[in-house]
Amino acid sequence: MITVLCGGVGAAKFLEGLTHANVDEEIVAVVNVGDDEEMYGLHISPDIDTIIYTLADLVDRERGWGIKGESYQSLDRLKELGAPTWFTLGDRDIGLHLFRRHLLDSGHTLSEVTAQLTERHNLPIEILPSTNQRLRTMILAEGDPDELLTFQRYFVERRHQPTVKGIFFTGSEKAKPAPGVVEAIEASRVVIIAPSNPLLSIAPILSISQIRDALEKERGKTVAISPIVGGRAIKGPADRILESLGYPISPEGAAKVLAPYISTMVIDSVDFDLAKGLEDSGLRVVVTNTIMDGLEAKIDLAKRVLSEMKAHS
Ligand code: FO1
Repeated sequence: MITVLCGGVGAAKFLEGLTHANVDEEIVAVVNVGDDEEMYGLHISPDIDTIIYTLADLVDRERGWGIKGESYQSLDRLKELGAPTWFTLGDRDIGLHLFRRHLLDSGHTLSEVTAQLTERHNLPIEILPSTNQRLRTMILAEGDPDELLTFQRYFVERRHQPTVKGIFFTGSEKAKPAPGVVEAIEASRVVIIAPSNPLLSIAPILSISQIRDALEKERGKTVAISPIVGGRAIKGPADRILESLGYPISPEGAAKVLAPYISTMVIDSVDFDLAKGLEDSGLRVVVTNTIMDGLEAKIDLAKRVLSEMKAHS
């Protein structure tokens, strides 16, 4: 078994490579739910949906999220009615959200809904929300006065422009891992932390104490892929957030967040000169191409990560 801790777009691309890498082991994705948002009575789980749409080859590859070739008639109607439309939900995406709402209202958990969606899309992996409880990433955004925003309000409505002064995970004290999460971490031959934003996408998973404890114990078999390449985030605001919270904008910044849970770090070839410093801090370092700009590159990265972890198991 292989477990992958996941945010959205970067993780989805990595999973695409992994599912095409002829792995004959079960693959379990444990996915961030801190980005989830309720809107118009719908429960939006962007990271879960990004993974489903990507693996089902439905995703809008330009944006990395949502469905390709979408129409927006429902959103246009909302606009006509004077309702807020800062969050772009396409018509087909809304269909999925009605299905999720219906199942949640019928008493199913987010795990059960996700399992149904995984099955309906014929996906070759198991997708587990990190928790079925309400856990939300809240952003303390600099302003006059400072504001506490839900993740999507910060990310989409404010276009991740405000300086981030703090990140909080409400509900994390009470949140229990979803069924199967700890078991997957324990049973896996290797645990992979996908190239996702360490502070926004991985930290909410780590904020659940039982997941954190399981990962600390399994540190020896856990590898993280740096989402910071050449001093910049591959996508999104990870670089600016690392900086505003006092971390180096480099794989070292990601390592500072993830070090208690990993033994190995994968960094991009352009950052080869950082390997020594990371090794001196006690990590094993793999230097390779981490830019997933096509299916071959995604498969190569997945294979390289697995072969490195096999060689040292
Ligand atoms: N990202 C945007 O930048 N703008 C949007 O309007 C938007 C809508 C949206 C709807 C459904 C969904 O599953 C994802 C959506 N995203 C949107 C992406 C999402 O906000 C982020 O990619 C993740 O939360 C960050 O990992």
